[in-house]
Amino acid sequence: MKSILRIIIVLQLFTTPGFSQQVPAVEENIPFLVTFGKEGEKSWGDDDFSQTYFFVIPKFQVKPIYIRVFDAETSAEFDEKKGEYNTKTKFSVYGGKESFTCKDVRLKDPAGKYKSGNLLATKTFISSEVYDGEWYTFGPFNPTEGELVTEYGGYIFKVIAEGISGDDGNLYKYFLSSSPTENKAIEGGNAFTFEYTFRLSDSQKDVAHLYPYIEQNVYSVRVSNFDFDNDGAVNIVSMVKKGELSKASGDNVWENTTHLIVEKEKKTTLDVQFIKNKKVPIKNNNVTLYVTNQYGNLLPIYTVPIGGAPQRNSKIQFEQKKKTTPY
Ligand SMILES: [Ca+2]
Ligand SMILES: [Ca+2]
Ligand SMILES: [Ca+2]
Ligand SMILES: [Ca+2]
Repeated sequence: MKSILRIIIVLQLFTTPGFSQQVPAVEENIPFLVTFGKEGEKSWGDDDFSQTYFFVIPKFQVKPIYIRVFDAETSAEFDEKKGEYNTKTKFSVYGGKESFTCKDVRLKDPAGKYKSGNLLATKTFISSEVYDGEWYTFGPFNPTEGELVTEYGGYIFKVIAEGISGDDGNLYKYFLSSSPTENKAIEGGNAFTFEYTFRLSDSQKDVAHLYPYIEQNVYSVRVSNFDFDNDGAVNIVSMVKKGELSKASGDNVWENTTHLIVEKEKKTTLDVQFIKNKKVPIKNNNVTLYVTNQYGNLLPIYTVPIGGAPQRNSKIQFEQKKKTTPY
């Protein structure tokens, strides 16, 4: 009985009610991840034609897991066409020793041994309508096939999406599932990336939320965003900050802003918000974001914010300060 109680408490600690394990999560207001074929134009928003995601499986998960990809191909619905569709995207799942802890994994560009670890599964998707608007399932994987990294909460699987040819944008989503045929969340599971290339919502009312985690040793962060096309503002909210603007990028350029981190913000999550402008509608906007600490090391950007999203926790103060904040 005692052990059952303990399990329940652990579960409650790890899960944030209301957050799904779709990547991007519904709560992020980000419709899709984006990876272009490597002959693509960087000015369309993807700076390096490669995206690496990490899936965290808590140690108490013993049953097999599945990593599902929605619309893994590039054609017809959801994708971004340039000329004819001719893009191939390779999805590869890695686990085992050094698949996460190899230092080259924590780079903003695909370089060195970023494909470290054991290749567990791979598939290349062409412009084929077979997988258009459908889920493709990788797995089953035994959780222990990942790399155990205790400070990140369990076994980690690495998924690399690589635009190996073509020039179109592949839009897709992931789901970390306990089922091969449907999306069933894994209790306490999470996902994160070190560099996030994504599609913004077309709706001018939507605000995208990205959740970098501030580790204990961080006293300043540098927020870098690429190709936001002057579509609005980049705003930082934390347990302490009620809104602090970061410079927003224009077409095909990076902008970087340094923000100081105070004691209360350590071991909490920042909410990096992309707030679209209300005047000119900009559609099909792809953007890239990464965040580094004072040593230039990348911070993990989580799907489910660790400890909860700060704006929810500071909502009361937020309401009171309405007149002085920009929204
Ligand atoms: Ca498609
Ligand atoms: Ca093309
Ligand atoms: Ca697609
Ligand atoms: Ca863009």
